[in-house]
Amino acid sequence: MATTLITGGTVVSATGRVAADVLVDGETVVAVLAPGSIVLGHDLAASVGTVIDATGKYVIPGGIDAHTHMQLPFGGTSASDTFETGTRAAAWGGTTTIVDFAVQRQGERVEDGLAHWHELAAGECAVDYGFHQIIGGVDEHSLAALPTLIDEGITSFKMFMAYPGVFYADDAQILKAMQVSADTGLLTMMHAENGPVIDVLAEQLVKAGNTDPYFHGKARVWQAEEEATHRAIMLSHITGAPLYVVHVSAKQAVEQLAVARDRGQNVFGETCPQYLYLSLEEHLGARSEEWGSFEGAKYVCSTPLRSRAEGHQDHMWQALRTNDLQMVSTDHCPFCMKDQKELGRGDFRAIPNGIGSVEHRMDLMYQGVVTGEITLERWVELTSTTPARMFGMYGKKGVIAPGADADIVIYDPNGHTSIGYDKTHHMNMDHSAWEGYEIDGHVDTVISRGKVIVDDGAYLGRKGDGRFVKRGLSQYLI
Ligand code: DUC
Ligand code: ZN
Ligand code: ZN
Repeated sequence: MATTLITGGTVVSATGRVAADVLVDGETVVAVLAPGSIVLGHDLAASVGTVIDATGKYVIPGGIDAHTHMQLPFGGTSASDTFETGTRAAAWGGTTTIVDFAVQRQGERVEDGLAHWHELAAGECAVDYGFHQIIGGVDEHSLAALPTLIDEGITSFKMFMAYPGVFYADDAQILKAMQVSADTGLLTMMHAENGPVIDVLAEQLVKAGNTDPYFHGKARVWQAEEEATHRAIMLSHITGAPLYVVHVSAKQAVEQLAVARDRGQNVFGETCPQYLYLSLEEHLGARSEEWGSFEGAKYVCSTPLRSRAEGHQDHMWQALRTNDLQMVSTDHCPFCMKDQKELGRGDFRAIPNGIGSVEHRMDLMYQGVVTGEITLERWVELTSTTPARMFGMYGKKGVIAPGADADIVIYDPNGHTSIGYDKTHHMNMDHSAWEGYEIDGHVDTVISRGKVIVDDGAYLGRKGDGRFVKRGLSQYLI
C-alpha cells in the first residue's frame, strides 16, 4: 500500500493539539513531524505516494464506537443495519472501529453464539470491528466458557439486569460471572436497570390504558437504574470484578458510579448521544402529522430518554467533563418505523428498543465542543482514546503515533453537517432520531488502516475492508 503524507493540519490527541504532518506507510503511522519537515527535497519526499492537505483542519484518531448492535435479533425483529450497512454508515461519520455484541442466549453454547457473530460480520465490514460477548444465560457451561474468550480477543462480556425472560441475569448469576471476571481480568459490562420492577410498572400502565411510547419512559423510572447500578457496583465490590456500566442515562446512576470510583473501585460508565441531547418530554412524548403520538416510538430505547426538567442531560455533560463518565458510545440499535417500531402500536412494551446513531456520534460530540460543553481534547478522549484503552486496543487504535494503525479522520471545523434522513443519512433506517440537527463541523476524510475510505463526500471503501480486531485486556484499570 502507498505512503501517505497528511500535511498542514492540527493533530489533536487526548492530551493536546499540535501543528504536525503525519506520515503513513501502508497501514501504519510511521511519523508525526514538525510541519514541512518531510517535503524538503530529501529522499523520503520522493517516495510519498499521496499528499493530503489538511490545512485549517483537525487530524484526529478515528472514532471508536464500543457499543453497537448490528442485525441484533430483538423485540420480535432484527436491528435493521447489517454489518455492511452499519459499518459503512460508521465510516461516513468518522468512526473507524466498532465493537459489537456477539450473543449467547439461554441454553446456547457461548462458542456457537460467537461463531455465528463471526459469520455475520466476516467480509462484510467497511471498518475494523471487535466483539464483546453477551451472556444471556449464565450457567455452568457459559461460566466455563468465559475464560476461553480471552484467546479469541474478546475481553469483555455483558449481562442484563433487565429484560426478564430474554437476557436477564439474577444476582446469584451475576455474582458467579463477576467472580470469573475478577479471576481473569475480563471486563464485566452491565445493563443496569431493575427489569422485574420495570415490567410490573409497564404492565400496570398498559392495563390503565397508557399505551403510547411516552409511557416507555414512565415505566423505566430512574430509581430502577440507580438501584441496579448500585447493586452492580456492590457485586463488583464483593467480587473485585472490574465493571463497566453501559448506556447510563440517570443522574442518580452517575452519582453511584462517582461514589464507587472515589472509593477506588474499578468502575466505569458510558453515556450515549441520546442521553445528552434528547428527552422524555420532547421526544418520547412527541407527536407528528404522520405518526400522531406514536412518533415517540422513534425514541424508544433502554435505558430510556430522561426528563429534561429533572436535569439528567446537563448532568451527563458534567459527568463527561469530570470523568465520572469516561466514554460516549451509541448503543446503535436501529429499527425502522414501518414494520418494526410499528409492532408496538397500542402497547409500548412491544416497540423494539433502540436508536440508530453510529453515523453521527463524532459530529454530535463535536457539537459539544462548539457549545463549550467539552474541550477538543476531551472530544478525542471520549470518542476514541478511552474506548481504545478501556477495551484493550490502545497503541494500535485511539492514537496517532508511530506504530499505530493509520485510522485517521480529517475534521473540518469550518465545515457544516445537516443531519437528517434525506441529507447525510446512510444508516438503513426509514427515519432519523437526529432529524434536523445542525453540526458546525464536518468529517472530510476518513482513513482506515492507511486506505482513504471517505473523501470529499465520496465513499471509496469496500465491504471487507474492515478486519476483526483481537483485543487485549483493559488498559484503563487502576
Ligand atoms: N437497549 C436498547 O435500546 N436496544 C438494545 C438493547 C438495549 O439494552
Ligand atoms: Zn443494554
Ligand atoms: Zn446495547
